[in-house]
Amino acid sequence: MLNKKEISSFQKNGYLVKKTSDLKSLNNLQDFIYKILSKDKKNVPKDKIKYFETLHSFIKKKELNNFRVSAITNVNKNKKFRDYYYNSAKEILDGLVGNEIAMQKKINLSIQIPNDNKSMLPMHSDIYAGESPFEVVVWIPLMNVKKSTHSMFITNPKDNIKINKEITKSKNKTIIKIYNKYKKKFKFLKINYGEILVFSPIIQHGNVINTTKETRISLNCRFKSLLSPYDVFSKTHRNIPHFFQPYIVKPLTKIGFNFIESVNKKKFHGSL
Ligand SMILES: O=C(O)CCC(=O)C(=O)O
Ligand SMILES: [Fe+2]
Repeated sequence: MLNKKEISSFQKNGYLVKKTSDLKSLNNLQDFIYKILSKDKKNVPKDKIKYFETLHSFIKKKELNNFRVSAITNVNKNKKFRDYYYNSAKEILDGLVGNEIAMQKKINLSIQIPNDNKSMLPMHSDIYAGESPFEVVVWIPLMNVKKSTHSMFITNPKDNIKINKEITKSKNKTIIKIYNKYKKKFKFLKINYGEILVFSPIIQHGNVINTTKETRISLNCRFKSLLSPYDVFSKTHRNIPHFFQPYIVKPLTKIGFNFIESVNKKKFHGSL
C-alpha cells in the first residue's frame, strides 16, 4: 500500500518513483523483452542488462525503427505481458488511480541508443496529444537508468504553469527554444531496475539525445480509473474503444451497466 507521504509526494511533484511490490512480474517483462530483442542475433550477452546496455552494437542505426516497431507488435500480441505490466504497478495504481482500471491498448517500448537523434521526444505534455488528465503514465525501465541524458526529464507542477503558458500562448517560439530557456527547471530522473516511475501527463517531460555510452530500454503505458471521464476536452481518438481497454471491471459495474442497457432497450427482466 502507498503511504501518506508517497501519495502527497505524487500530488506535490506530479510524479513518484517507487520499487515494485511484484518483482517477479517485472522480471517477466524484462525476460520477455530480452527474448524478443535477442531473437536472430548472434553472441548476445546472457546477462540481460549487459545486452540492453550494449544493444547499439548489435543493431545498425537505420534498422532501429523497424526493430522497435516489430518488438512493440510482438509485445502487444501477448495478453500475459499486459498482466505482468499491471501487476508490476498494481500497488501504485491502487494508491493513485483505483482498482477498476482502463489500460492503454498499446504498451510502448523506448529504445534510446547513444547519439541517436531520430528517437527523441522533445519536451511535451501528453495532454497536448489529447491524453486524459485522469490518467498516469507508468514508465518501467528494464535496467538501471542514470540521472543523465540516459533517462527522461520532467519539471515540477510549479514551473509547469509558466512553461505551459509560454507553449500555449506564444506564437513563434519553438519547443526547443522554450525548453532551452527553462532547461534548469527540468531534472533527469534516476530510476533503478525494479523501480517504477509514474507521472501525470499534464507535467512537461521528454528526452534529449542520449549522450552516454549505454542504450536505455524502457516501457510506458497509461492507466486511468475505468469510470473517470473520457474525451475531456474534445473528441479525440484517445478514448475507449480506440486508446484504452477496460482492464479491471468489478461485478457491480457490470451489473449496473447491464441494467442501464436493458432498461434503455426496454427489455429489463430483473436479471443481473
Ligand atoms: O521515455 C521517454 O524518454 C519519454 C516517454 C514519454 O514521453 C511518455 O511516456 O509519455
Ligand atoms: Fe510523454
